[in-house]
Amino acid sequence: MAFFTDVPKIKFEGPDSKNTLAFRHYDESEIVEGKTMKEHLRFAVCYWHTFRGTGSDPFGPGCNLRPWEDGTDSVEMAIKRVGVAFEFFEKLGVPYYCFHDRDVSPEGKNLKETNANFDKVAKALKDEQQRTGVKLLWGTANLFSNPRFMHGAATSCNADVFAYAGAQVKKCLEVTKELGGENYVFWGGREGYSNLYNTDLKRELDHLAKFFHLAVDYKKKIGFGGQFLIEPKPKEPTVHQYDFDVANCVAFLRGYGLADSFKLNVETNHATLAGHTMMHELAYASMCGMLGSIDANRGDLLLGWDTDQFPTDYYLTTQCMLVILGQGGLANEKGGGGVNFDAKVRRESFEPIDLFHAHIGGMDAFAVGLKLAAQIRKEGVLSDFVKQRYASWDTGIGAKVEAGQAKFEDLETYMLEKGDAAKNVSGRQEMLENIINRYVR
Ligand code: XLS
Ligand code: NI
Ligand code: NI
Repeated sequence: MAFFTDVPKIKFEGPDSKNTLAFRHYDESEIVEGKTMKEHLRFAVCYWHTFRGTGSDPFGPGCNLRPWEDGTDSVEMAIKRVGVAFEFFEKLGVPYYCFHDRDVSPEGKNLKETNANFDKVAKALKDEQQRTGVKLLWGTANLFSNPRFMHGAATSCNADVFAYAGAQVKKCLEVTKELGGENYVFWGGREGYSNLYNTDLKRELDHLAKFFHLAVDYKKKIGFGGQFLIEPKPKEPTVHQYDFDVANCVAFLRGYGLADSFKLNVETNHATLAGHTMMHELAYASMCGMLGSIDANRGDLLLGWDTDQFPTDYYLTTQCMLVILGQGGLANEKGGGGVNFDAKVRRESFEPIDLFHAHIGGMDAFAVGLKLAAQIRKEGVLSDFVKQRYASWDTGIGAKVEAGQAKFEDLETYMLEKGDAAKNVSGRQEMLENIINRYVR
């Protein structure tokens, strides 16, 4: 049964097209830096916002028009919704999707029934994956919506909740493996605190690390070959989320002996909530060899929360793609990460067609970013400048320091003889910004 009957398969029509249901920049087969756009961008649609988002906000209930919904949270509805989702993925032409266990399948009256529901829906997902060729970029467990997780999951003060969360992740790992998921994501949910008066910080962090170790053990046991990813976020819903930002996650993973088993899934709106640019977060993760995947969205300059809007800004997408191309992409031999639209339409955009416009815009914006970043790299405008800027480290005293061949005494001898440091050269920030505007125009 078709649900989006008035929407054709979305095609590339070129930059001059006025068709709002066509790509102007995303031509999946266009080659950029030796790979197709499809291979570079590895787009994914997220199940939660796109198929479970209701449009509710703290000031009002859901208002989205979703004609296929029957108003129940039944397994039958879940299976019907799988059909809707895959029709959407196919028409949009995305190679991947992502889900939380509870987006795709409803909770039962106990864990056993919940797991049985999940198996039924997973079968429907698998059938649709086989029919369409659309693949699972990542699965994750929702460890935050049910009231049992009010104090967190792995960091709950209630040991039974830790146990429930472990059982839930175990099942979600099995299903993700069964569906060929290329990654498995841990986003912190309610892992954090709202007040230190009632919080044993050390115990909670130790428990979080314990939980990750148990997940790594189980991954090995079942032979799940996907990549584990942690998704940093500094706040919301708690005032302090433990997976605060990239640097914090890297330090946590290293401190608890987990760094070899995880990479990061970096989200734009989480970066900005942490007071960073997305480019900073990506560059930091990439520098540590831990940039695995991205959640593509954006916040709003005027709102201080996770608005999860669709990305439309070419500077943003160009900066993302500069870092991603700089590390040779998100893909690897086993699959790899992708560009997942963890983004939702605004409450005013309540019709199904808005879901298409939103994704088309995001995909086009990333296609532009990819092309511009490739051009900037080809012409070497940034890399040549940066190389030159650090040239003093390539020879002489700089090279000696980097090679570990200079002690403080040597620095003193060198400088006593020379008398003063060589003259500084301008960082030319404004010139570089102008150069970038030659491309983004
Ligand atoms: C919430 C997160 C969430 C993760 C998946 O802010 O972005 O949607 O991506 O659990
Ligand atoms: Ni988010
Ligand atoms: Ni996210």
